[in-house]
Amino acid sequence: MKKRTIHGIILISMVLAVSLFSGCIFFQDEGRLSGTVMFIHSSPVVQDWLQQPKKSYIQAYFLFPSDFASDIIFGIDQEMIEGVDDPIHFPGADWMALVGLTRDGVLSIPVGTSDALNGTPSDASVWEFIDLGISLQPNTWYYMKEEANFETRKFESFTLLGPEVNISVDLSEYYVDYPNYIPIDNRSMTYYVYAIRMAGDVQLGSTTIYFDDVEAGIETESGYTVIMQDGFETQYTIPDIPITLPVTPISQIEEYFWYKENENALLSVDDTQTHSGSYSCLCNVTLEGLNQIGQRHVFINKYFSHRFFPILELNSVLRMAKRI
Ligand SMILES: [Ca+2]
Repeated sequence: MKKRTIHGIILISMVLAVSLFSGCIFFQDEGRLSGTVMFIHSSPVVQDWLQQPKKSYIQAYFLFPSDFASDIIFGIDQEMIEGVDDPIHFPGADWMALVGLTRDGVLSIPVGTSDALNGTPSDASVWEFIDLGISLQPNTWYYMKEEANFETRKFESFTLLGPEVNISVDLSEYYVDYPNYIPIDNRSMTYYVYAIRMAGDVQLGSTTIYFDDVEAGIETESGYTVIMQDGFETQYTIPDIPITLPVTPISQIEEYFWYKENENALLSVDDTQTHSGSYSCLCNVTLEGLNQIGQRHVFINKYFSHRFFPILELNSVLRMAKRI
């Protein structure tokens, strides 16, 4: 496996400067992130874990069609939101252990900087790219899993399983990132599946990918305890996250429920391809329609802005990577 670290700090500073002046317009021209997020925090076992976080994992199955575009990055993510009222490290910190993949087998990971670990949001400025040396097959269900340690704030491992694929990557040398401030009152774990397309990297092909059978677990005294298993069989629409200013009470966000993690996300519960049952989650990252989003997007962008910075950064570093 070939590894490559990309530092995009200078370029990203420019991107951020532009985005501050132009609001969401810059983003709308740049790309789409279609992800769904589930919050989990209130059960006794999760409350205990949130008092002293340890390891956590997320796993999911995915499938893409034969003409799926090679530029699209898709994957899973888990983030520990510290909350502003009783943080462990810093008020509003959000520890992000995100992994992304392309159909050509490039694993992409935003990694934590020393500044981020010391409380300055990183804007996801450093990414690690690991070429797994494989090409994934279309119309095939693959399994991916990612483990992280939220005590040490480091990644643990990435696993990919499928026909003729059995890959496990040790990620324990990498810190998770703190990309941006999240104004929610109390602690929560959050779990995601997502796809990203950037305008500057568009390749020919279709833009939809399916996810199914998502599972999450946290480390307890007896090993891992599964805290969520969901195959999209009971929820038929995926709405926006309800947000209150200036701080959103975690109590108003429904648990064990999928939300759009930004307003531009295109998500549906679909019955075309399923790994289990009758439904799966379809993420579409077409760029069509992005410029028709109204001002409400700016509102969301202010409070979940870290969603956009990794995308902008990703676009920038991928461009840089192509020049190297
Ligand atoms: Ca299902």
